Amino acid sequence: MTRAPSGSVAELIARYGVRVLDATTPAEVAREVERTASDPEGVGVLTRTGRTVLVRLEGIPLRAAPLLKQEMLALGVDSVRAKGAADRSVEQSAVVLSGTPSQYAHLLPQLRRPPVDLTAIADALEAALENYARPAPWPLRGLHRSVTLGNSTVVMGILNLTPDSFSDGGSFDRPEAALQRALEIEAEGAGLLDVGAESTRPGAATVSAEREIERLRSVLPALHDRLKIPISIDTQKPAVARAALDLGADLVNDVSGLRDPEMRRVIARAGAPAVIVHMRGTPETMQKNLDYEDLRTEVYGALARSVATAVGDGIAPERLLVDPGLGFGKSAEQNLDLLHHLSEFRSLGCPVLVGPSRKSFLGRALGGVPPAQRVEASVAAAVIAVLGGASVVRAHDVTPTVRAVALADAVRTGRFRERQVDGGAEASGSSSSMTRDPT
Ligand code: HH2
Repeated sequence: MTRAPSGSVAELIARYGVRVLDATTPAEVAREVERTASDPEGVGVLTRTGRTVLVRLEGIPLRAAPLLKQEMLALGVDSVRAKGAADRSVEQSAVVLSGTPSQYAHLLPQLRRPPVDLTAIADALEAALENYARPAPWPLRGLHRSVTLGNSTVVMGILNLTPDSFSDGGSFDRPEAALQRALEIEAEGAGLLDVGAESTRPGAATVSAEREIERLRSVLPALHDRLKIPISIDTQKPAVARAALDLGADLVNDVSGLRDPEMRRVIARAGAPAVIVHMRGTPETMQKNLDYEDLRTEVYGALARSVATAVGDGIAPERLLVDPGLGFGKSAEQNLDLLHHLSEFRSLGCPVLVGPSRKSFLGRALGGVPPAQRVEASVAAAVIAVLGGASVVRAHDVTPTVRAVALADAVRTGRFRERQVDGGAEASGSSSSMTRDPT
């Protein structure tokens, strides 16, 4: 460490009040400039030199990589590309760009002008940057009920009608118990209910579509009659999704990422929203090969392709949510990596949903405790997800999750939201953004 020429380091820091500022957005930079009573010109100067944003692009043709670098360098920004790009031992290259938002704003028109003509790359770059920054509210219109995402984080309460789910199997497989729990989940402040009739835990036995539909038929009509919050159906089977949507479900949560074309057809035809989850393989095989060359690049790329395929097959992009699939073909460390860098998935332009609740990687953080003792870690993971920009957090323990994300939202936005006080008990404000269509 460099030693101060005179006085102790503490004294020098105290004398000059040296502080690295936690100002990342252009608005925060502007506020810091205002506080120095500087000339308004200063705002422009600082946002130009402000926080750099790293952006990774895949599959850039060799012709384009040096052009990108040249345009970036002209703006005082830099980029790196694959080693093989220089000696042409590869056909395409990944490129990482580094620039401030305003440098990117200057770069885009440069990339579009002839003879550079990298318009498609410029369009993709612009969309990803906008998606990453966009804080806009997002109405999730279910077939019967809707909820607004984006203002405050929505907790998706879990209702497993299964005898064998990893943490609550057998608790709600009787219809009366299931209805009771669903009503509690709503009263506890969840904004969505996720109903599953087949376990997806590693190695779980598969259930026939008929059996899954039978479990749902005994519960969904009552849920449809009684609930105000949208009902999501957690299934990988198109026949089950179709039946559930007919029985009153609002949206489909498919842990296999809509990979079955028939699933995409069912959802497009119904006009339902859907959650695309990343999973490599199937629940039986997913934990057998956990080798990724570059985990986040692969998960992001697979989700991006799944979204593009779904949109190509007629599912409106504003009806899609994405989920990196914690625990679905990932090691404990890989789950940590995805949770830590969740914000990257915002660039896809779909609200991000994440489901850490009671999963085994949380048990690992506590020395291997069983699912019932993972509540605090689940809540902590939910808070981390909110700060990373998740719009929806899937949870078994609804009350503590709702309470914790209320604080995380307040910190994230700098505002407290109105909370309803109902008979002395606090109810989540998320219910205020819920609507039920008269059906
Ligand atoms: N995790 C599980 C099930 N469905 N859906 C989404 N979108 N994201 C998830 O992380 C996710 C999910 C597994 O949890 P659980 O439902 O409690 O267990 P089981 O599959 O054993 O029923």
